[in-house]
Amino acid sequence: MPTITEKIIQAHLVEGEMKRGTPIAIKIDQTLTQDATGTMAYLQLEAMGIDQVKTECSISYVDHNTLQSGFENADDHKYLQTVAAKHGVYFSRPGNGICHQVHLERFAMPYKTLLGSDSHTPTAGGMGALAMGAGGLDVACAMAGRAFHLTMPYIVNVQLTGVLQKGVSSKDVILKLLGMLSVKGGVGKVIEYSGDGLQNLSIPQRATITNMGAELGATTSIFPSDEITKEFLKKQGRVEDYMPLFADEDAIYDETYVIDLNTLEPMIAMPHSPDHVVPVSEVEGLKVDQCSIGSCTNSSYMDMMSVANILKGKTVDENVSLTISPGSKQVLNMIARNGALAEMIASGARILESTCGPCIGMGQSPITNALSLRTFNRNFYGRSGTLSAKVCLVSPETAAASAIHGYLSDPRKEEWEAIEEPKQFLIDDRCIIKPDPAHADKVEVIRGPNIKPLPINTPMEDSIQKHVLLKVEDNITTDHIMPAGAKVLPYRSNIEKISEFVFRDVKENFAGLCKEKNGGIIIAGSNYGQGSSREHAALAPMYLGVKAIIAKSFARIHHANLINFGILPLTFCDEQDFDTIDEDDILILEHLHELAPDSTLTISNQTKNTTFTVKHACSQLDIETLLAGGTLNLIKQLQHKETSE
Ligand code: MIC
Ligand code: SF4
Repeated sequence: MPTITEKIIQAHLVEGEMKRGTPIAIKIDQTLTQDATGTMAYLQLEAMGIDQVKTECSISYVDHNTLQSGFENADDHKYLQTVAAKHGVYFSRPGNGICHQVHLERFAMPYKTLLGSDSHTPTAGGMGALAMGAGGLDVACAMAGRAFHLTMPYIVNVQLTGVLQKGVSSKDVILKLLGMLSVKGGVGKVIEYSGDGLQNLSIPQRATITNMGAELGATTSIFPSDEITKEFLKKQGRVEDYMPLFADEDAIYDETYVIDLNTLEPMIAMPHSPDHVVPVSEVEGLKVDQCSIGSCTNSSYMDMMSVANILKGKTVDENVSLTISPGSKQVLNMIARNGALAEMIASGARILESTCGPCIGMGQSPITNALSLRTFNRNFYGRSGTLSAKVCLVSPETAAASAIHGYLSDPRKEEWEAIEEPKQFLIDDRCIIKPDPAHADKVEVIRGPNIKPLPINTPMEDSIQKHVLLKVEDNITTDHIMPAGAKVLPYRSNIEKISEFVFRDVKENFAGLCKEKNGGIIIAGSNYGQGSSREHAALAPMYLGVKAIIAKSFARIHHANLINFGILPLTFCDEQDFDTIDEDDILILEHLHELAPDSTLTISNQTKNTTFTVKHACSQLDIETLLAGGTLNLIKQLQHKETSE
């Protein structure tokens, strides 16, 4: 009867029952962090006083910010390397590749649970792992051996039938699904794939699909572990990590969808949301200024080979800037050795490091008003670094074909040599530093001056009287709340400094307003906090004195991050009340110490002389966390209790 998700959860369950929609806690086998969220996660791990991590395997990747345009960035890398060695964490050096691509190649295993401080951690679901994104603090807790708390998800089955045509890729499958279900369609759900179409989908192709399940808002996405998984692991020299994993024939799903691969066309997500999807054929011919190929969604060996073969013997249009970031050292090394890289270079492509690069706005901002085609997973407003740019999401094949022609092109019309999966991947782990627990006590953790101590919240007051600082509409992303890019990322370890950028592109001088009003409350529409897992989108507003967010609904990871840092996430009982509140209104919240699971709260709007009711989705543990002023305070209280007993 069980689904794949239930089989893995059952084997890892430490609290609760597998009743969909109810709180559960599971044991975490593996964790991953990346540099932009990792510094905070390890500062938090240190604050918990943990000696060696308690997971089966934890890895710290450096892939987001490798520009080193100032000492801050290089200092972060040194801190990450030394703190990893101190606490028994593997360290993947800058240049070794994008965390999700390297994890898939070298560490991901079917049937394991993986928690990562990056929202695209579900990439490893392509391998049959239950892999979820979370805030850095939750990942630090998992490294410290604490269970991960989540809501038992609803389980959706997507059946893939048939075979993809040449020129249509797995990116088009997930874009199609995004068009069908929207960026809210997966909230509270796991997407499980099945069907005869899986026989022709390689592990990296499956991983492209699970990667972008994050854009559906899903808890995670997962494929069965089958002979193709075994073959991939064998070629990665780790067949012993294989185990078969399938849903039972009579598994019960909450929803079922079917996608016919035979008839699927190349798809494109138009600005500024990954679910604004139409077939390429409908908008073919648009003039293109930039094409960027890479990111954790589309930077595998096979993706690179398709691109190289499309570019072979051709020249990139003179009005297009084409950048290519191979996903890992393994991929880069393989295409360097087989000549594909030379074809790319010859065509006029600009080869970037194996990092996130333009995907997180680290360079390659397109020209004013540009149309930029990217093989990435997010086209949120402003993320490219050029506010006037129109960013669209496409497959590597569509991007390569369009780069040659200078306009949006359907890759099914191109002629290129079909590619075979390699017989063996090139295995060279010299850029992954294995921890040596025997010598951990000799390691000195090096902290540069940009690495500032963690700000800690104060316990929650029983009543709050504050101004509405900001009112925003639906689908506000964590990129809106806490922008990234080359100017901001260097301050991920310096909350005081990074907090100056909160809501930079949404409301001028938001940080100044917070200071002037001594903190306050934010009013939001539905799906508030979608996108990135960056806990800075909670931590920095907390630092600025934001006490509560009242929204129509929240995205999962951000909801958890708000609780972790002691910001109250409330939702309207009647969504029409959203319309009655304006910026600068004064709201009064009382009896907060009496909050209980399922309780409601009446809020007075002093300015309008009205009241409205709100609810929350917090468990008893969440409420205790909020009252303590966040998870770190709660852990300290518990540790204090344990030592005084
Ligand atoms: C992203 O794609 O937005 C990021 C950058 O990878 C984030 C993490 C971060 O902000 O550091 C994510 O997806 O969680
Ligand atoms: Fe990096 Fe982009 Fe993937 Fe985020 S989505 S992990 S920034 S490549």
